[in-house]
Amino acid sequence: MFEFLKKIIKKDSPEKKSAAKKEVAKKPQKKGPSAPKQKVSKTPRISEKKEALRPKQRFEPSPKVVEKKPIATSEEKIIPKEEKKSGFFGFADKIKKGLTRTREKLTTELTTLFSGKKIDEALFEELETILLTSDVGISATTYLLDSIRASIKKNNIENADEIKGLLKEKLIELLAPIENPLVLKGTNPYVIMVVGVNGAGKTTTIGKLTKIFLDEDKSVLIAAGDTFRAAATEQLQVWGQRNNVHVVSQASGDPGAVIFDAINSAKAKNIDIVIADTAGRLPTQKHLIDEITKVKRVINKCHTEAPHEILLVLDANTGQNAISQLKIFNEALGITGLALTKLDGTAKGGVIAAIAKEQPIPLRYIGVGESIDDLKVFNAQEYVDALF
Ligand SMILES: Nc1nc2c(ncn2[C@@H]2O[C@H](COP(=O)(O)OP(=O)(O)OP(=O)(O)O)[C@@H](O)[C@H]2O)c(=O)[nH]1
Ligand SMILES: [Mg+2]
Repeated sequence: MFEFLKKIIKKDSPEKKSAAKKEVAKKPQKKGPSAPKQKVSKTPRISEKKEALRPKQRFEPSPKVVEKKPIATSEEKIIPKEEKKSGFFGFADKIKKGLTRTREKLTTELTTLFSGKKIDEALFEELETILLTSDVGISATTYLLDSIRASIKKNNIENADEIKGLLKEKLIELLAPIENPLVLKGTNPYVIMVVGVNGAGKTTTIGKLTKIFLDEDKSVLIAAGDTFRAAATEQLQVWGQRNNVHVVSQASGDPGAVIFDAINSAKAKNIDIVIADTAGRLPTQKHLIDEITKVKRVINKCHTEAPHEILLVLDANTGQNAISQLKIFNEALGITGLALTKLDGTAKGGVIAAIAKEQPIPLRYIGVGESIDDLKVFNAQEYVDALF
């Protein structure tokens, strides 16, 4: 069993190790991961900077964005072409592959638990342990067990094997409300501000997300709003090159100024979407949270409807810690959507249930690998199908 898991892990991860990061020359860190307070105070006044930030000096249109389009005012769901082309099964297979580790854990444990057992308290206790160790969290576990008990009673179920089906059904019900794909609406450019803790997968997610939008014939501009980490801009530029999309950056800019610049560039070129990267930050560090709220205000001064989406990137490996990150980022910024990354590298895929129960914010995307095509629109049924 252990050997089998090792084989899967070996197959899925080492060779593919962050192509983006490999291509970027490793430089010494300019500063620690924390942004110093004084950096915030350097944010330019919008009126003073407006001229200096005009896009023409730095921004060359990418081949993907030359065509002028009418301003978007209608709502449009972004569903990757791959899903349309290859249909449900091709798409679901990728998710299944990505969720191998969680599935291996759940399938093995649940099969052992249910086979030939009678329904009693001991069985429920074991099921509780399985769910908790898959990071479903106390509140969602209690909810699921209570719902299963109620169904067993109502339908006079005696066979333990039927509980697996009930668990699936209740899990889909629990996850359905957070299945809420991103809808593009409002005036162009649609601005997505990407936030999260250090190393959660923000930059990689931006690279993959750009591909999803391009596949839908949307034009995209990326803003290198992580002005703190050495090589952050270069890492983003690698993703820009892969997608043939321009990355707006400044040699010594602050995050607000860079994103402001990018939005103005996008307005001038009538680009559909601006995706803004930001530096990783711990939500417990107040000055960093203050800084990101200031970046949000700067964005809003440049485009009254923006940011249209504040996408929090969460690393599934962090399990229940992801919930506390979500709470604090949400209080500070008003998170509108989530991307849960690295589901391929963890057996803690149950954390989605905890999010749905405790902080039901739309889960837009799930990350199931490091490649450009490894970001998927979240679908509750597909996800649960991939788990059992
Ligand atoms: N296996 C796997 N790795 C991922 C996924 N998403 C991101 N990564 C990896 O996670 C690491 C960190 O990703 P980044 O995109 O640099 O994370 P970040 O949040 O931008 O990091 P900072 O800018 O330092 O805060 C990289 O090695 C990525 O390749 C995923 O869905 N699956
Ligand atoms: Mg980054």
